[in-house]
Amino acid sequence: MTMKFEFTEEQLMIRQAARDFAHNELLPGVIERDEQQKFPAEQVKKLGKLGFLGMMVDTKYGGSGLDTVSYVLAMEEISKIDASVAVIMSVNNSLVCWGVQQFGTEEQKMKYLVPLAKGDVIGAFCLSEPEAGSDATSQKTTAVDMGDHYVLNGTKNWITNGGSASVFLVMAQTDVSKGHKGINCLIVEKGMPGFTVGPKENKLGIRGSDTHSLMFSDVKVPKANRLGPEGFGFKFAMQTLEGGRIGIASQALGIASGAYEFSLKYSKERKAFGKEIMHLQAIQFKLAEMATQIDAARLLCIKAAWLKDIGQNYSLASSMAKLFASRVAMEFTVEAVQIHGGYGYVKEFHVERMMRDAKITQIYEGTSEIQKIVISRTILN
Ligand code: COS
Repeated sequence: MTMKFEFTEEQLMIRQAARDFAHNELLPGVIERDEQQKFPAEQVKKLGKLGFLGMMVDTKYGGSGLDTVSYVLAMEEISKIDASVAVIMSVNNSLVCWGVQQFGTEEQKMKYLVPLAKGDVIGAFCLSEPEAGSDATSQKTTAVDMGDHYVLNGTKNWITNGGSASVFLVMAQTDVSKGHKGINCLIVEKGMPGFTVGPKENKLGIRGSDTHSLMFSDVKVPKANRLGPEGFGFKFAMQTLEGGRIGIASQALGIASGAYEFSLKYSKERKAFGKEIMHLQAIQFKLAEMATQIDAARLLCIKAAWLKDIGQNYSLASSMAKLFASRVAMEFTVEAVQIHGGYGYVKEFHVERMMRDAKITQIYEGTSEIQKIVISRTILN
């Protein structure tokens, strides 16, 4: 039997639709949104209407019912143009929708997943705290069990979609004596009394995305809003992040391939020493290196997605994809600026934004160092 090494008609169609959307709807205004830190509300609404915010959600819950490979292809196309929109899309799809679809009750799915999958509302995933990022078991946010509800207190940090989301998946410690087995994940709604959103962070990159701290002060959350069984919150977060890392790896891939495409175009237009710079070996070698490493990153992303789609363990593959793709994004967006020379250092040519956007892919949803912990634990097991 031969191994099939091609995309399906449907996957190619999804990629084309994402590419068209990115060029028609995201490219105009991307520089201004970055400069002004403007949340792309209108663009996100349209993304939802096209089914890109609940891509892997079952159609019976308002999703598109697509596979993870299609999601990677779409994420790459969106990220090539606007990595801010891509992270909004990634968090909604692979952290929030997937988490609720996988572990939610039927009631939770009808109430929360349906509007999230349709893009009527967006969601946020709230694990990080001022003193718990990589060390995620050290949750200081508490959810005290009061019988029919929990009382939530604490602070979450760096929350993507923090100011725009309506549904928040919040990890909190219920029984500190049980360590990570005492952590729960609660579905918190915007507007619940005692829940406030802190000021927007002024970031280096992905400036169109909306990052906030969140404060919970005696927020009453019904027991019916706990995701999964008592004490499942940490495992919920870890399992959900495995898929989230495929999304961020694809975002990194898209940032790198977007910078590559801008560089390719520029090198065919820009003249130096009497000819287009693509004829200079210094430029050719940079482009050759970029094309090779980006393809390797793409293959790792697709492999992780494919393993997830066929129901196999994808923890190792998603960490490898994220580690590698984020490094490629960082290295080659710097190279893209170099190819553009002085033009690369100004905003109109896009690549300086991509260089700033790339950095976060080595940090969020598990730093590169965390990915190496996951990878080394698995290969040494
Ligand atoms: N799926 C399911 N369960 C998992 C898991 C996974 N991928 N990874 C860990 N667990 C479980 C372990 O099996 C263990 O459970 P048991 O005690 O029942 O065996 C529990 O979780 C704790 O795991 P471990 O002892 O390995 O915890 P550590 O404190 O050593 O931390 C790392 C493990 C570092 C891998 C984890 O804390 C991590 O991923 N941190 C980064 C978090 C992150 O991505 N933060 C970014 C915030 S989102 S932007």
